[in-house]
This record gives sequence, C-alpha cells and structure tokens, in this order.
Amino acid sequence: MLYPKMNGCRDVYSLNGVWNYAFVEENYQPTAAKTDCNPMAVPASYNEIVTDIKTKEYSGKVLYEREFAIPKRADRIYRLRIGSASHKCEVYLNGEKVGAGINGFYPVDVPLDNLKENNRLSVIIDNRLTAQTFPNGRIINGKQFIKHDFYNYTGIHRDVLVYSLPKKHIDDIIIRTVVDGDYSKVSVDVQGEYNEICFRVLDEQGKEVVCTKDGVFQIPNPVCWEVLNSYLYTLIVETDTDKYEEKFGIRKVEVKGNEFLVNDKPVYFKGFGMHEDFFTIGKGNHPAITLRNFELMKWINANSFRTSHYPYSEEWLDLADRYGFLVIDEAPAVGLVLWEPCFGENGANDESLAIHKELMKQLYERDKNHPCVVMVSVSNEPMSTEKNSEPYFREVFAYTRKFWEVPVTMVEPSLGYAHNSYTSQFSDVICVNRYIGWYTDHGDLSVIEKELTKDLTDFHEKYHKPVILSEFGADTIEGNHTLPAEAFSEDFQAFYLAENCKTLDKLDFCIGEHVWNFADFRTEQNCGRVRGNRKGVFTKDRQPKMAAYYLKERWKNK
Ligand code: BDP
Repeated sequence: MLYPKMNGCRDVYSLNGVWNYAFVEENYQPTAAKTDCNPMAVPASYNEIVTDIKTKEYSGKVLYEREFAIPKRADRIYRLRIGSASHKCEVYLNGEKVGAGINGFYPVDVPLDNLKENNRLSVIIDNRLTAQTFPNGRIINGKQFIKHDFYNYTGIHRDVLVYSLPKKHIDDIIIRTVVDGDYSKVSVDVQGEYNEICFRVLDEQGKEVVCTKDGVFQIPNPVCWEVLNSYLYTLIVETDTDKYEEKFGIRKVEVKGNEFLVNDKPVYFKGFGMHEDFFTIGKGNHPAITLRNFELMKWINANSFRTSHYPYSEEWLDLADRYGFLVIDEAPAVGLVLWEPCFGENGANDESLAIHKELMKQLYERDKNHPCVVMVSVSNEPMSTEKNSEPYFREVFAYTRKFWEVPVTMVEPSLGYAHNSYTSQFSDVICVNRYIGWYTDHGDLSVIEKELTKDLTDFHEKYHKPVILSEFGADTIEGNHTLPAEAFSEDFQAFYLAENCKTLDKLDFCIGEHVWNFADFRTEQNCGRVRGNRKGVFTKDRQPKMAAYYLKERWKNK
C-alpha cells in the first residue's frame, strides 16, 4: 500500500477541513444529504470539541459528510484515502457504498469509480468496542466498557485525500535492504501494471548513485541508516506510465544472544511509550505536535519509542526515519485483559483472531519500508496468564512472522510473570511492564530494586532472551513538590524513575527502558485519574517536569 503522493503522473487533493456531522440511527443509509448536521473539524476527535458531556461520551454511529468537486481526467482512475477513522467505518460516494474500514488506526483506501462533477462523501463511523474489535471492549446493557487506559476518541483522525493514478500504475513497492548480509545490495519488488520499468537511487545530496532496469542492484559505498544518525536514500521507480518516490534506509536488525543489534552494533532502547493525544484535536493528526514530540525526544537524548497502543500516523514514521529513532510498531490489540474470560468463545474468539491477523498483515503493508521500524509488537498487556491466550498468540506470532522480518514481541502485563505467562515463549525480546512501588506498595521506593531484579531475571533465565522494561512510571502533578518525596510530586517521579533505572544498570540482559509515559494524556473519567493519566515526563502542553532533566542527563551518558 503506497501513501498518496503528488507528482507528474499523480494528483492529490485534500478533503481536510470542516465537515458536517451527526449521530445517526443503527440502520441509517446516506441516500440523501443530511440537513440537520453540525460542523466538525477533520482531522480531529469530536470529543474534544463539543461542550456537552452526553455528546462527548456518545457511543454508537456517527455520520461525517461533505461535498467536493475535483478536476477529472478521463485517463486517470481515482481513489480515496482516509488515514484513519475510529473505529470502524463505511464509506459512501453519492449514496453508494464504496468501501469499509475494519480498524480505527489504519488507512481506508477505496476506489472512486463513479465520480460526478459534484460529489457527496459520507463516512459512517461506529465507535463501539467489543470482544471482536481492537482495542477490545464490551457493551453491557447498552453501556460501553473498556479496560484500556486511554480515551476512546472518535472521529476522522488523519488526512482525507482523493488521489488520481494513471490507469496502468504502480500498486506497491517493497524495498529490502541488506540482502545476503551485504550492505550494498538492495532488492525492490514492484507490484502493478507496466511494460517498462526503471529504478533510480539518489543519495542524501540528491546525486544519482544507481540507474538500472533490474530490481536487484548494488549501491556503491553504501551509507547505513544508524540510530540517531539516519541516512535516507530516495528510490525513484518510473514505468512507461507512472512514477513513485520512496525514501529508504540501509539497516540490518537482529537479536543475538542477549543483544539487539542494528547494523551489527548492540543498541540500548532509551525512550518512551507514548500516545497520539493533544488539546482540542484529541487524536487528530497534526505535524506541529508530532514535530514538537520529536524535538523533545531529541532534547532528552532518547533514541526510541513504542507506538503504544496502536499504529500512529505515517507522518510519525516518516519523521522517525529522519531523526534516526528506533520504533516498536504496536498493533491496536489492547484491552484484552481483566474480562472473564478474555479469550475463547465468550471473549476474543476465532473471529477476533482472524481480524487480529489481518491487522498484523495490514501493518506490514503500511509500514514495511520504514527503516525506523525495528520491532513489531502484536499486543499490549493481553491476559497472558489465561491458558486460552497460548493458542491464540501462537497463531498471531506465526502469521506476523510470515510478513515481518524484524523481531516480534508482545508486552507482558504487570500480572504476567515468567512462571505464569503462556505467551512470553513467542517473543524475540521480552517486553515487561512494571509499576512496583506505584500500583503495589504505593509510594515505597525501597521495594523496587529487589522485586524488579527478581521479575526480570526470572524472565531471562526461563527464556534466554533480552529484556526491555517497556513501561514504568508514576503519576505526577506538575508544580507539586514535597520533601521527603511523596507520590504525585515531581520529586517522587524523578526518584521513582531513577530507582528503576539504577536497577536496570545491574542487569546485563536488559537492553532498554521505555518510561511510561512521554506526556500526560486523556483517559476515561476515573477516580484513579486526575483529569487523565499524569505519568508524563512532559506535561500535556509539552513542557518538562523535573524528571525530564534526570532522564536527559542519564541518557546522555547511557
Ligand atoms: C499499563 C498500561 C498503560 C497504562 C498504564 C498506567 O499498559 O496503557 O496507561 O498501565 O496505568 O498497564 O498508567
């Protein structure tokens, strides 16, 4: 799947802006333009814009509608791409159904075969979460219940683009670097219709270093894409009728013994679990917010992040490629925890499994060419202590490995230990979330070293895999200071993180630390949350808390 890009052979038109929106009945059909609508911004979550609590927390179907006209050429075909609409959606052009999306964090790309001079585009979104959706949820007596700890934002969250293609066009480009262990060899697989094809590669200075008709070629004196020192080549594929440019980086990723190697060199993951979340736009994509996030990560000397707990917009990955950040790309399989049962007939069942597998495949189709993606996570904190999670994840992992060549992991919940996890056996790297001294022994820093050492060592001794502490953190209200350090103060957060990090330094099989969370974010209303999850090292408006200075210093030297 290629992102729509404009060039001499392809046009792209943005349909972002102010649309009409309305809550609609279960069986609503957009046969005619709906007149009793309110205006709504795209991309954005409506929950952050409305002022009435019932509207904000509505669960059900929502219509987004707008009209558009574009210059139409007879020698082109047209498609629509919605970067994401949360969670499921159906797409209609002039009242006729043209496609559907199965998940709120993936693109929906559909043909627009019957474009008229003036068109009406209707997108019907369903934001309800069940045992067959990702995230998982349950609807009990008409009420939505979720177990994941972030707000169930609804809306069209990423760009809406109409694009044109030549009739004979390139459908997909798959770039493989480090073929046969040789850093100069690149192989490109092009899917589509063409009679003639040519591959050109430009280096970062724009100098042509390859020009060939053969999809397997050598790059002279290759420069590798390195952690925090990225180098991106530009591949230009030209056919008799079409053209597409894609950036790529040369890098090799491997787990060997206790190490995670990028280009044969061991790396230590320093960074965060994050969220797409900001004031007013909610989960709406905006490049300025993403860029601010990246500048802060650079400032704090981080080198990596996990797209907790769903795939982020493509713009994040483009920028991570450019900044040289390592990304653990996570599927939206979150909230499969604490139901009774979580897996099996009355929980995540065969239908859920089929969708989960499809999402692992679509993740590959979207993200495969990004050098920053060095590991894939199939799920965050599923109920790995339930026996039925074992056959379920055996299949998910095996299926994921059919596409992805990078290591595959799954993030262990706080309840999962080496002795009771049915799923850790499948991971290439063991990722463990721990909140010792926060959710257990609240406020007591003295228990961290002993318990964390034991938990992580047990995992390592049982599975002989490297371990990442993929979440640890403490809620912190900015501006709040206490002596001695007490929970919720900035002082406590800094000491809390330091105590965990100090412990990790003694464990040589530990290859990384991802603090929870990069910034404060919205959750459901909950008496355990003071207007959201406040474990951010940065505030929601992206200013540092005291702990940020501790991490900056630590990571400079680590
Ligand atoms: C972990 C979850 C994460 C939560 C975090 C917390 O993976 O999504 O936000 O706990 O409670 O278990 O802060």
